[in-house]
Amino acid sequence: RFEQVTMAPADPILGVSEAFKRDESEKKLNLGVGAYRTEDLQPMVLEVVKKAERKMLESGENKEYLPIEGLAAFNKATAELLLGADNAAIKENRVATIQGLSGTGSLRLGAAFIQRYFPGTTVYISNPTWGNHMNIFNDAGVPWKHYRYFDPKTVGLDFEGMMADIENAPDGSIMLLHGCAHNPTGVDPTPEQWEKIADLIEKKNHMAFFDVAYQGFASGSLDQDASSVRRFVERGMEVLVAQSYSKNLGLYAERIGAINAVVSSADAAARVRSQLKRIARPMYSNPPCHGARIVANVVGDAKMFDEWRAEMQEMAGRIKTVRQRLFDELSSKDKSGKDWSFVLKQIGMFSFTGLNKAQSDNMTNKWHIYMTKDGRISLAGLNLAKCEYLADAIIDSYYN
Ligand code: PLP
Ligand code: TYF
Repeated sequence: RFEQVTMAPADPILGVSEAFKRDESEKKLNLGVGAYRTEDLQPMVLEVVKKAERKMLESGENKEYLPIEGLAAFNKATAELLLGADNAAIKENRVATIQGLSGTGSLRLGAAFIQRYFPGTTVYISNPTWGNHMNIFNDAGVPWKHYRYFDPKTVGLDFEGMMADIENAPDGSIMLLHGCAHNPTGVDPTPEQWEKIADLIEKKNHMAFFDVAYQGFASGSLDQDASSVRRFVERGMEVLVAQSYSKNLGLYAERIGAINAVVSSADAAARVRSQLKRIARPMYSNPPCHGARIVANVVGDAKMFDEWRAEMQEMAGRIKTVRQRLFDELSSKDKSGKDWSFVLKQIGMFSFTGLNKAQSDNMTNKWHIYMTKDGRISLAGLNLAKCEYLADAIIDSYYN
């Protein structure tokens, strides 16, 4: 029976952390997973999270089951953080929000919903994208294809290619869009390009499915980072949006996020909510409460919200500082005249270095620097002290 089971391959991102743990070199550096580290390269729990947890402990909250759709105060807070508290769609009760198991679980609920209610519809995913996107839609039984996104020649957005692929997709397709801080490229459309993308999606009767995993990490402003989603909603377009609090509140292991369906009537929202619950019930019955209460406390309290913003800006600021230092080191060490300014232009947690698989292997095998094989490095796992070493490794790998 079980003898016939074959070994599954290691996950391309989490497998990197496992290989890092096995490396005994003192020089080793883990730039694989997108998880924030302090300047001492230690994991960090936000002060505002600890404060919320103390408050929760003091008020003696119990461990009773949450409803299938999750904590009401969380669902309210998360939709308001996404769309803005005074958004018309919220006021008109046109938003169906269900607490999910972080970004991944929320995407998976959205994918299951698509499989059930829009069967046969193809989801278009950027090339490249976060590796798990493909797994999620595969496992949900949803057909997917790529749309062009990144142009290695300009190290920027292939806007023409992207628009052509959206245009050529059959009417009524679904476009998976990264709300901000595209993973792995760090390249986002400009506001003008977003407007054109929205025009075309509307014209083609497509639907946008936003993945918002880095709200607050792109521009430093929570509102501005949600502007792509809000633009679609303000135009009256229906959207699905998955949210994650892994990165912006550092709640990785709490598995807290949400799936939101912004639809055209309160009546449809109630029906969509009921069906999302029906999908969640046989999968995991109801979601965990701890992270939901933290988010509800922080987002729902003006003072704690400000403290969160300050801590998030500190995280984003540290990443910008190492980004700048890495650029400076690369520029001063590389005598070939190559333009490394793309490192500065990219936003969010990552830098997409342009290193190919063989070069990425050299980074790991020779320099003990762990990264994904697509050439992505997580700047959230880098500190100032290691920038020079990293620049040496990148230049060695690039030119040899
Ligand atoms: N979507 C993108 C683009 C991501 O980069 C990530 C995490 O790295 C996620 C979703 C989901 O992460 P989580 O399930 O921890 O919220
Ligand atoms: O670094 C990234 O892109 C993420 C990290 O369950 C991650 O893939 C790791 C585990 C997980 C979700 C995301």
